Amino acid sequence: MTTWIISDLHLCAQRPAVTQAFLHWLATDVAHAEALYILGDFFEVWVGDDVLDDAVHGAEFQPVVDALRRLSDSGVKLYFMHGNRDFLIGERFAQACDMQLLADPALIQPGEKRIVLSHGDALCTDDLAYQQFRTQVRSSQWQQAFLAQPLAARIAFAEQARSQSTQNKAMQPVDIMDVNPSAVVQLLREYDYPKVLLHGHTHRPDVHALSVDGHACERWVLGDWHDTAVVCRLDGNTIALVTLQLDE
Ligand code: LP5
Ligand code: MN
Repeated sequence: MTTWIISDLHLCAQRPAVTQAFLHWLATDVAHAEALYILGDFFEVWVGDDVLDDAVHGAEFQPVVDALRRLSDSGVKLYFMHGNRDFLIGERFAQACDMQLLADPALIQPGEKRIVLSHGDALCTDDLAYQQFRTQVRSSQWQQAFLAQPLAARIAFAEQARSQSTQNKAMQPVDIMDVNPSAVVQLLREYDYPKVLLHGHTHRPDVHALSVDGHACERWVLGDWHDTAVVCRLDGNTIALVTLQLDE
């Protein structure tokens, strides 16, 4: 039985082809899978689950919710971990899709392997401005105050945050936006040296071999979804990165 792990789709109304490709992939490759793990940045932005009630924005997301629900009803187990764009996905959205929310990081044990899953943003510890922002927006106090604002105001805040983030990224060295090696080592140690750490966020798909306190570990990085997507496929003890062609 196959398990798929994906991240960084950045689904949004501006790129309908990616949503269409994702729905097609669900109906084909994933239809008979055992499980699907979505490791965050599934949506370009998510400002609260009540967006599902909104006439315009709700309609945009409903086909995705319906497809995930159908998949779950047919027996595929669905798991979701937050990314830095969709950390406001809540229980209501998860229940609509019949998806289980996972903490970041999370350990899974398919076959005989132990795999630690993460979105990846928490590992970018050199990016101090981002880590400060992350601490603030992951606090329940900030989230309660934010979610209490009208939807239109939240959408406007998200747009400002996106443009500020784009400006910031253009000005800072690319290296600080990758994972910090010590943060990776610390996480692998905490989990007692699992064979694999798998994450997204950096959009730098690759497999990195590393030795941690004499243990052979690997860091697997997923890719984002544009013309192609790099996803992970698990079959028993076999793990592989698979490139999907989205423009067919
Ligand atoms: O996302 P990306 O790839 O551009 O860059 C990320 C880090 N940036 C972010 C910020 C998000 O893009 C913002 C959108 C989230 C929407 C969520 C819902 C609504 C929340 C509203 C918040 C007010 O995650 C970027 C990293 C990069 O990854 C690489 O790891 O470098 O981090 C930054 O750029 C650091 C900045 O400090 C981020 C701060 C932006 C928000 C500032 C608040 C603006 C609100 C204005 C209110 C008056
Ligand atoms: Mn991300």
